[in-house]
Amino acid sequence: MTTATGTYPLVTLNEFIIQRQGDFPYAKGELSRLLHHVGVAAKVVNEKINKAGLVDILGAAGDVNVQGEDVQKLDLFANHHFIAALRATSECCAIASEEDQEITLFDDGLSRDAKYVFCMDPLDGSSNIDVNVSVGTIFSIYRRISERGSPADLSDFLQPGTHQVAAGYIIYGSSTMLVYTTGKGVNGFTLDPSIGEFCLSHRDIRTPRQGRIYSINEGNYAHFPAGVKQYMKHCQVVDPDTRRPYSSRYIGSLVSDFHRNLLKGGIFMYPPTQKAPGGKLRLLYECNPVAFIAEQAGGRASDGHRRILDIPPESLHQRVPFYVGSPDMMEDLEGFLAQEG
Ligand code: AHM
Ligand code: MG
Repeated sequence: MTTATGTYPLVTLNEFIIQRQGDFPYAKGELSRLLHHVGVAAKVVNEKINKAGLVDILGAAGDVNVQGEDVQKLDLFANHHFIAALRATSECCAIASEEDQEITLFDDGLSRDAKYVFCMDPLDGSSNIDVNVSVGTIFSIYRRISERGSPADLSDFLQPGTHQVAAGYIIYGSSTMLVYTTGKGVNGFTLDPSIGEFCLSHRDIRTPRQGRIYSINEGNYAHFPAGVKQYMKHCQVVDPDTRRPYSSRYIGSLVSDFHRNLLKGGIFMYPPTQKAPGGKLRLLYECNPVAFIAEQAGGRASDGHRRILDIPPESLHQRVPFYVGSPDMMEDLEGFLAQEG
């Protein structure tokens, strides 16, 4: 049989998850079941996104989310479906979502006893959806630190990124992909619409040490720290020996910008700006999961001075400056930032 992804043998996401359970000799299958359900929710959300132009779920819902931004209807849809899918697993005792002010507790029956909590940005880059630009879901899983059998609490979520058990994203792009890590490398799965399965398409992803792409919203240039401005100039210098100038690529959808740079090599930057002096992107929902994946693929992520994964979170919706990408490019950038003092 030939499918859109290729011919047999295909390795589906579920098969892969089961195979990899062996990486964790004491695992009882809870994380595997959780990841399986993430894949199911991703397919449901993908289906809606594909039809976004056809049905009435496009555009702002008229509500404003906790970050003070317009909520798009698809945000609500994705939020609802990921929460519903994870509630159904009983493998997760609470969820923190970028769309919700407070954590959602699964405080009934088996869920109360579950070992994991789940953080997500259900639809990242959703302001792009009504112009048919790729968007994504970002997720991160932690082992709870509160006692099992009791309701989860905020402390379960305010753990440093180094404590992540798994993290990943789904990119709803020209094809739909799910990329995830459990701390043993990064693997990517492409949704094969002909069989409705995520199939292993990118095994053990490694990011190039040195890339030739820089991604930043240059419209905010006037407000960037001096070190970032100098690094941008460095990227633009003509120097055939180092294959500069680099290309500037910015979609404005973190998952898409990061995914491209991960595969091709590059750096993504969201520095502090006048509008967002502490940075725009959220530590829990965006930066930690992306940083975990980047590091597992041989890349690096920092707030300019500190490793992202070491930052102790202070609040659920905390924002941080965010720089992530190929290690040699990160080193150059941090060199410029260090000169600033
Ligand atoms: P969102 O979570 O509200 O969609 O915002 C996050 C998005 C990221 O996907 C993207 O990298 C960034 O915002 C783009 O911001 P800007 O338009 O300021 O460049
Ligand atoms: Mg987001």
